[in-house]
Amino acid sequence: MNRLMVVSNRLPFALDSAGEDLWTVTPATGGLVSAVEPVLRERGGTWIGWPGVVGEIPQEPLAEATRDAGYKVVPVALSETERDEFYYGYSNEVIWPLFHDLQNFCNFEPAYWQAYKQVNERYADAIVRCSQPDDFIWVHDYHLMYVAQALRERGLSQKVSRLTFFLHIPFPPYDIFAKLPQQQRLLRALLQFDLLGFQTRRDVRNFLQCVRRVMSGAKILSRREPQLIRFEDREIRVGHFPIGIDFDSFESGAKSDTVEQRAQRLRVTFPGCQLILGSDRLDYSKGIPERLRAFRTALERHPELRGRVVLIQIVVPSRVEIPKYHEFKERIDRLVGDINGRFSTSTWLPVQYHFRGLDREDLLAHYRGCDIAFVTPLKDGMNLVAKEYCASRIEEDGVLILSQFAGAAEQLRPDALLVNPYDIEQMADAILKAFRMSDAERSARMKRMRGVVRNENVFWWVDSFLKAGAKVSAQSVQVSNRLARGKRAIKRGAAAPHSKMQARKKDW
Ligand code: GDG
Repeated sequence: MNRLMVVSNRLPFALDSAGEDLWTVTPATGGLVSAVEPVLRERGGTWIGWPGVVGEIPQEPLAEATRDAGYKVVPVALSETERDEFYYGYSNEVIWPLFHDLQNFCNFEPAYWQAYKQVNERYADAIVRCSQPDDFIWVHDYHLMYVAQALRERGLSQKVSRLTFFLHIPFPPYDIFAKLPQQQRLLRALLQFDLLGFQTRRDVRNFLQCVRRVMSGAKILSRREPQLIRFEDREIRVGHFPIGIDFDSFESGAKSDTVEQRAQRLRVTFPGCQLILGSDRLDYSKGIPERLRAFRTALERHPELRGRVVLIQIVVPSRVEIPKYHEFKERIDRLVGDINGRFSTSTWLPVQYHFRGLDREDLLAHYRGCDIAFVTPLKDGMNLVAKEYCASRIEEDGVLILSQFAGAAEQLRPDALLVNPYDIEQMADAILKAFRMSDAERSARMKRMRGVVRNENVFWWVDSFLKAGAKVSAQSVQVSNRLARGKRAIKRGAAAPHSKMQARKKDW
């Protein structure tokens, strides 16, 4: 197997200055790290990314933090301005909101694009420095969509056989994407990869629609997946690869004595109540205010729920330096205060709100201890919390209320209670339905969901992506040979390469 090189904006940990020459190392939270770290740890390779400090990277703490990682870590340095304009700016004030269909949250500041390109070039330089021929280069996520273009400008594509990309967040439909000032430049950059992976069929469909509308020189060669696009004498494969979780580690973690005890403690704290869990990074795409409003409506409309349900809402601090995130937190605080002020009694507080991350065992204890998971992002690439909840339900019970706009809905559709996260009343009714659901129905639904999450786990995800990537390289060789033959054929007046390409369509 070729060497695997993972490239992502952040490394799986962050270094923080704790005073002169003192550094702390904090493991990163978030979906990408949860999914990719166990894979690299198991098979080895290289991880290129930013360790979260601006300016010079302290070498000793970095070496200390990565000594037992099981893979090589290559840091990329960012200046304060680059962090502000590339990371907070283009990545998180333009692409993140736009790709989650939240265009009103976008700040299309023109200077951001230059910073985005510049930092992507820095990542490309790091790849050039440490890659070897035949490396499998796997670039992740929306921060680094320009990397392949920068690599091609540096001539690296001659050296590596697989230049691949996976987008963890959704890809928006054309009407939304068209708002992006750099729409054509961004699509051109994405088409410099050999394989483009998305979370769901929906995202593939949206991407192809944008390519069709924006890139007049691109031809979509096949109707079924894996889709094949021809662009400037190259062929690019496009497919959907729903990300999974390390099912066994969640299942065995949930079985541990410590988790069992903590889950038990959680349950006895709220006697006679069904526990509803919400757990998200602080992000406006996760639908937290809408969820709280739905909970409030459920208590208003369905008095039988009063005193018999508790919503445990965990909000993990994230991107708090961005002003929108700060305002957003205040909105959540106010809603929690309002619900508790209106409905609490001397023995019952309807919302338990934690603004902090939990350690892994506590998180598992919450998954095990809560009867209902309430996962209602406005839009989400996948949403791993939904899958982690299922994996941790070792008694095969529990109800999952899931947004129809989470990528996970494509896989868990029949058995999760699907809701529109903008429809407050529908979500309120889903709470009642979950609350009343019989044990037999809970168990039948959860068994099926666990089957899907177990089979389509993170290792299956990596395998299917790497397999598709392996085909890319074979395919690229065939294409370049064919193009070379085609050029000779044209000189001799034989069939044009274009018609040969079309004849191949049915192979896909
Ligand atoms: C992006 C996409 C896609 C949550 N609370 C705590 C905690 N977490 C962990 C969960 C989970 C991760 O954070 C969150 O993953 P999500 O998938 O829900 O969301 P994003 O961070 O937005 O991830 C997303 C994902 O990439 C993967 O492709 O699914 O759509 O947006 O793993 O367990 N972890 C700890 N304490 C907490 O309190 N330790």
